[in-house]
Amino acid sequence: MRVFHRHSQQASKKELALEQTFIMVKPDGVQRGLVGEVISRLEAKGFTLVGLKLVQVSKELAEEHYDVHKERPFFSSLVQFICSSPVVAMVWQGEGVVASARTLIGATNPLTASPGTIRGDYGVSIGRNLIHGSDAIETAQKEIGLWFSDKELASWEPTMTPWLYE
Ligand code: DAT
Ligand code: MG
Repeated sequence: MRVFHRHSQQASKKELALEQTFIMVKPDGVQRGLVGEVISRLEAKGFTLVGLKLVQVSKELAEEHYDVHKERPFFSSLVQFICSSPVVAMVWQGEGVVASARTLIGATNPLTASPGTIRGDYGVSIGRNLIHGSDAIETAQKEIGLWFSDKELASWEPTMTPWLYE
């Protein structure tokens, strides 16, 4: 089970529904030295890093990851791009992290993505939009299973949790 609920021992505390999402800094983000910036933004927001690795992506993995787009005209160039240089694959956890990470990432086309979002602040082209984030809880579960084994994911609770959640 990738999405789970943490039941607090104290009855006074609210129950947290901790989701997980798959985030990938694409080859352009790694080449441009933006890995730290992406991690900083997700950390500062209050999400928890539970998996992290640098991956030279195979064609098979890229095709599987973007399977939903296989009929689109940009599919082969997208797969080629994802395999062209290493990516940083991550799993982040927190309440509402799937939708919130998408908000922090911004619209697919960086030219129209809002300032303050990662794509809005750092990109100019849809084919070089720096970062991937799962678009729904079910997609996130599928993508996490595709990119990470159970052993590669840490189960931990940051000591600052009471300062992030009521
Ligand atoms: P997102 O990454 O915001 O979820 P998506 O799932 O629609 O966007 O597309 C996946 C990736 O494919 C996207 O990040 C960049 C690329 N892509 C999408 N639309 C494109 C287009 N019209 N031309 C070139 N690349 C495109
Ligand atoms: Mg998508």
